[in-house]
Order: sequence, then C-alpha cells, then structure tokens
Amino acid sequence: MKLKSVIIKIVEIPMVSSFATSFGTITKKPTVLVKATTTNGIIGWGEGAALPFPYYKADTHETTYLALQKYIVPQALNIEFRTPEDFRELYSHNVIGHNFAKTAIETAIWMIYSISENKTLSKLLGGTKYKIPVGESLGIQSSVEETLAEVKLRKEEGYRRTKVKVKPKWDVNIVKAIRKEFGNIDLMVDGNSAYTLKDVKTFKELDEFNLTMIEQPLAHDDIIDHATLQKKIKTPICLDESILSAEDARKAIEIGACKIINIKPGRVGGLVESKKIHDVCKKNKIGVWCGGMLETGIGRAFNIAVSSLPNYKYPNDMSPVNIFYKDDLVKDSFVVDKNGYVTVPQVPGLGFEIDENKIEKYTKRESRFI
Ligand code: OSB
Ligand code: MG
Repeated sequence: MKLKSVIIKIVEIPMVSSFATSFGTITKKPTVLVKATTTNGIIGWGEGAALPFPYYKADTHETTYLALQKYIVPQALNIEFRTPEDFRELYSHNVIGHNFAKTAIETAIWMIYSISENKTLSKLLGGTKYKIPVGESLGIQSSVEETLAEVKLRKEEGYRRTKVKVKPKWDVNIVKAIRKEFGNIDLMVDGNSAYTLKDVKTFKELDEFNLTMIEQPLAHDDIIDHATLQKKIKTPICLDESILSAEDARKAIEIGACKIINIKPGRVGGLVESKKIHDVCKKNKIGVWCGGMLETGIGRAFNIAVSSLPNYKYPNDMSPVNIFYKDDLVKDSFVVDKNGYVTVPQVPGLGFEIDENKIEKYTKRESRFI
C-alpha cells in the first residue's frame, strides 16, 4: 500500500471540567488527528493525544503537529508498506522521540490495515477478549468530600477500580478517607513523578492501605530510584512516564523498578510498540494495563482494541469520552456497562463511526499533504 494524501489537524473539544494532577491542571485539551488516504482510496484516522504543555512528557499538541508536518508525513507519503509494522520500520529509525506524533499516523495506518484485511483491530493485534474492565482515573479534587462523592458515583456506575491522583500532602489523607468510606475496594494512586526518594516515609505509610499499585511516584525518566524504592515498599510500583519502548520495559524489569506497567499507545509511539511491551512483560510475568491521555473517541478506540490482548491484567483507564468532553468525534461512542466493562468492537476498521462534521466543527488548524 501507499498513501496518496495526509491531513494533519489540531482539534479541540470543550471540556466538561478541568483535570488536575500533581504536574498541573488541564483546562483545555487540544489533540492531534491524522487523516490518511491510500492510493486505492482507503481512509484511516488516527490520534496523538499529547497535552497542551510539556509537563507529562516533552510532547505537546504543538510539537506533535510540527513533527508530523516537518519530519514524519513527508516520509510517510513516499513509502510502500503492507503492514503497520512495515510502515513504522520505514521511518522510525530516523525520527527519535515524538511518540505522540508517531502514534497519530501509525493508528491511522492500523485503521487502514484493518479495513483492507477485513479483520478487527483487536484480532489483528492478537486480542483475545471481547470485553475489557474499566477503572476511573480521578484528578485531584478541591476537597475530600468531592473526591468521595466522585468515587461513589463511578462505583455505582460499575467501574471496577479507583485510581486517584496524588501529590505531596494530598496522598495518605485521601487514601485513608477512601478506605474508611468504601472499605476494601480496588484502589490505586498515581503520583505523576511528584516524589523523590526523600519521601520514603510517605510510601511506607501508603503501604498500610493495601493499594493495588502506586503509579509513577518518582521522576518521569527514572528507573534506578524506582528500583531502590520498590525494594523498600510492599505496594507494587507501576511505571507510566518512564517507559517509552519495549527496551525501556526490559531494562526496568531487569533491575526490579516495577511489578506492573501502564502502556499508553501515545506515550510509546503506537500499537506496534505497545504490543512489543505487552510481549516483553508477558514473558517476564509482569501484568500490564492500558492508560489514557484523555483521548477522544478516535484514540480511545485503539486503546480498547489493544486492551483486549491477554496480558492486560488490570482494569484500564477507559472512562467514556463524555466524562471529560462536551462532545465526541465518533457517533455512538462506547459505554461502560453496569459491571464495569466496555465491549470490544467486532467490526473491521475503527469500530466506531467517524463524525466528520464534528471534526470540522472543532478543527483549529490543519495542514494538507495532497
Ligand atoms: O498519568 O495516567 C496519567 C491524563 C493525562 C496525563 C497523564 C495521565 C492521565 C490520566 C487520564 O490519568 C486517564 C484517561 O485518559 O482516562
Ligand atoms: Mg499515570
């Protein structure tokens, strides 16, 4: 196959409410879309859902757009490929980093591949599940009461685990309050790199609450200190920011930096790399789950497909799009059923119908390669 045209877009849907983490508060969430059309007329859409400011990783929506425009799309238009693996192989060796940009175009290629092979994304990726469990990711709220109300609401809706964002001085207190109110629910925290080894006392205190895991407590690019910390605490460490590739995963596992890995397609550069990380973890008996970057229904569709692989062992950050946004870019997006599961689509392609009118409506900027 070959691409005939590519359109890159920055799209922004208004948010329902802001999302606060230890690194800052997200009040606007532009995202980057790619529309790719092959010479035989198959269309694929992809998403690279970086944040608007470089406080999670270096990528932002602006750097993602620029990397696609300057370095990735011009090459992508020149290559012949059969599979997404071929496609990625052909340009990724000379573009370091820019993982969200790689994800935006590679997911569009997966959609094209799924249509041309007439097989579901889940099946092509090696998925074995027909439904996937969902947990909520709860931003830092303005009070303990608000947090408890939110946890209660999602629990009643069926969500299978609660993840709360923490930061120094908003950690032991909030975990204690949730345990007191809801007993032994599946509970975890996400530090988003806000701590250092000086905070061991806090982690020891958290150890008493039987958390399923603590996600990325230390620096965004660290594995050494995480290994030191893991030796001192019982709670399993789950790495998010620190893992950008299957090689990173192999090294982190080898030195004992984590017992679990959160795979986000955006962070690792796409589904090819997600699957490689999944496989390395499986071989080493490290369970994984799918995190999110507040994707629209387009990005979420790929996350759902990859979460159907066998070694995704924990509930995934897969809250429906309407929890965060006032609108969506697909018609009839997914829902969480009363038992906390999302159904994996069983049709080739994205699995959800693209709403081009909505995409037009929310487009802020675009660049066409035709
Ligand atoms: O660390 O998992 C994270 C959102 C933005 C940046 C980082 C993170 C998150 C989330 C949201 O937790 C998860 C979701 O998309 O539902
Ligand atoms: Mg995280």
